[in-house]
Amino acid sequence: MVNSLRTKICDILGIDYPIFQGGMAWVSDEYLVSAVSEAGCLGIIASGTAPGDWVEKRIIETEKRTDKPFGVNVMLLSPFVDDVVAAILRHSSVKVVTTGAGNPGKYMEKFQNKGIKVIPVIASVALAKRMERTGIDMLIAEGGESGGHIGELHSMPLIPQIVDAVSIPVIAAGGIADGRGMIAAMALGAQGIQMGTRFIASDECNIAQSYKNTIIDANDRATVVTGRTTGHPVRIAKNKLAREFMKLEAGGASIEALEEFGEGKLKLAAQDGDVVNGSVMIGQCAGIVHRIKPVKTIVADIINQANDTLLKLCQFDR
Ligand code: TUI
Repeated sequence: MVNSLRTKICDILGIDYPIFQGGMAWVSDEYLVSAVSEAGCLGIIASGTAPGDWVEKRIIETEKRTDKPFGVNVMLLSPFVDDVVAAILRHSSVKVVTTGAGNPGKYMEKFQNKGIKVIPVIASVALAKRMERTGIDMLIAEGGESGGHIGELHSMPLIPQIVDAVSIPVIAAGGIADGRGMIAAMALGAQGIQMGTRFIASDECNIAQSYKNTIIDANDRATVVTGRTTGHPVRIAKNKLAREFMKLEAGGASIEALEEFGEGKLKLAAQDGDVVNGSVMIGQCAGIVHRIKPVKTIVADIINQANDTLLKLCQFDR
């Protein structure tokens, strides 16, 4: 396989391809993470709101399955965030920490002392600039095409604005599921990409088949953004839960009532397989994901398509 897509972040992180697997709560465990890292990309364990000892178990199980670099995503709103950070610091195998839903400034010194690269996910220029001042290594700019909790901007305008605002490498997330998207993100100045939805639809992803099938069956309008009235927009598949949530929002339900309604619904979908009453967090790119494949095939297909796309762009008789 031609590897003209290597960027500096591959050398910094010790990976073959500049591709991260998004840390997705209730989804990214040792099975998906080790498969992605073994395929030459960066697998990332999701901590979500899980306790520190649960996250530590995932780290230990990943260590057993791969010698390659992998990361852990720290959800900074988690009530167990201090325990999760402590668990990470006990394992020298964790080379990368990505963070979501906040500023990791408080933990920077601890991570840096262990040589861990810190890569926050952000969705605005102001946050990118503020985070860069704390000494982070790279940034993941996440567009609103993503599944789950999202910001206001979409990838096409977000990525170049973040790239222009900071001097550290930027990884693009949101709306990318194939080689065309990878090249588009890199044309906007990204040094790499992060994908969630594409990796959920893999053989190795250890969640309910019905959740994966929701991605395979999705068309361009299969997702919807709920929670705008709470100030915490979340992109999910348009199902019974989404319709009920939107009805509650339209009826002026309080933030507390909406939060209570949403409680436990991601686990219900991902682990219990209830994709009718559960929250199926998938990105808009689900519409271009047509097959569940082994992780190695997903990566090979993306790299091949990215290389083909580059060649096509250089031809004048298109
Ligand atoms: O984190 C995400 N997406 C997610 S997390 C999730 S599961 C979950 N979420 C909440 C509670 C329990 C479980 C589903 N989807 N994306 C990363 C992301 N982080 N996007 C944007 C941000 C972000 C937001 C605010 C980063 C920093 C930030 O800082 C606020 C501040 O003022 O410091």
